[in-house]
Formats: sequence, structure tokens, C-alpha cells
Amino acid sequence: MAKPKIGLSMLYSLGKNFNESLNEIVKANVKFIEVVDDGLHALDKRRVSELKSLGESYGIKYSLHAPFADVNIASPSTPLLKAMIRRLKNSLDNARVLNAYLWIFHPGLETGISMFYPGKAWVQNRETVQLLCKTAEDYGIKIAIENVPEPYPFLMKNAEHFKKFYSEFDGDVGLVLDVGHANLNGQIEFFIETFPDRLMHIHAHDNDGTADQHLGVGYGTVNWEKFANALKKVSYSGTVVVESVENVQESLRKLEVLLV
Ligand SMILES: [Mn+2]
Repeated sequence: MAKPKIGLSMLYSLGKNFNESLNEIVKANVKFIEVVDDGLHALDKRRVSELKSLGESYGIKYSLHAPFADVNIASPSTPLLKAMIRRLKNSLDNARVLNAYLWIFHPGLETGISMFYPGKAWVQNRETVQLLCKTAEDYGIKIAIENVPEPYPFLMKNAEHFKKFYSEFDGDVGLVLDVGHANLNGQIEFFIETFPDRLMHIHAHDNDGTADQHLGVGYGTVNWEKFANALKKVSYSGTVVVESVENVQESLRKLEVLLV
């Protein structure tokens, strides 16, 4: 029977310099690595080619997390939105060169002026996704949007938001279920049951139910057994990557036991 594939996001090493994180990739000894195209690890041509040859040497498949710091795909400012879309398209191109199996991005946010333009941010969010989808298709890259956490003013946090989005959206964009984020609104299993066909990728980390702490698997209130059973029920065979910022190796081992 199909079972999930386990991987590791390099988010935990974002404070280390890029070369150090390359060593971490080798040490981690996992076949699925998620690279975060942001902060100290923002990609350029040289870094992409370094990652690529590392991947070829060690048989690693990459997913690429789009830049997200200060990024708002629903921005009401035309010049800022243009700059952000340029940066996101550049990241999509990195994914293309890297031969990444998936490019993951965050939905947009409401801003301090959204109250004056009801519904506008939601429409801009959808239109930017449409644009990214088109570029991704041209590049032959699959893309997926992630459920993001309370209490931030993101437009897509719960399953209702995703239902509305998918009912209005015409294009091939998958769902990345972030387990820690979904733990904050109690919808981990509900997301899995509601979108089994959209679900392409999973971020695994834990928290105490009050804040997005990115703790190791088992260090918070996530019911991992229930999560694993829900995945089994829908025969999920995609990737589950550890996205905690601590207890990374231990989290990998726990998932291996959990998802057999
Ligand atoms: Mn995540």
C-alpha cells in the first residue's frame, strides 16, 4: 500500500549560513529536502547549482518554499505587488532549475486599509495565484498553497477559506497542510478529510495550541496518531516534511514509526 514519504525542511537552519546548511542536508540523510528561498538562504544561480549537484550526488529530491517574509500576494499597492510577484517568479524559476517536485507558497493577508475595500484583498489573492499558476505551468512546476496560522490576518487559514478559494479558482494549485498551523484551529483531520485530492504535501511540527511554535513532533498538543490514521484513510502517499525548528532528528524518527 502507498505510504507517505518523509522529508525535512531546512527552516530550522535558516539562522546558519548557506554553506553550513548544505552540510546539514548531507548529514540529515533524507531523500526529500525542502529548501527555504528566503533570509540568509535566498537562492541565486550559484546556490541553485550547488544544491542541484548535491541532490544528484545523494539522490535528494527538492521541494522549494517560496519567500514569505514581507510577502503579501494580496497587497493593495500596485508597485509593491509587482516587486513581490517578480521575486516570486524568480523563485519559481529557481524551482524549475532545481527540478523541484513542488513549490510552496503562502496566501495573502489583509492590511491596515483592507476595511475600506471589502473583498478586494480576497480577489487580489486569487488573481495573483492565477498569475503564479500560469508561470508555474510554463515552467512545468507544480505549486501548492499552505494553510497559515492564527492570529495573523491571513486570508486562508481554515478549511472554509480553502473551500471558497477552490470553488472560485480555475487552475492546478494543490494544498500544503501545515499540521502545526491546523492545530491552532483544531482542523488537522478536517483538512485531510475535506481535501484528499488537493493534498500534495505536509509540514509537520507541533505546538501547545496557543501559538505557532514549530516544536518537534510530540512536544505539543498535536494528536499524531489521529493525524496518521486520517492520512491512512485517504491513502495519502505524498511527502510529510519535518518543519520544526528543534528536535529535528527525533521528529524524523517519530514520523518514520508513525507513518509505516
Ligand atoms: Mn509550514
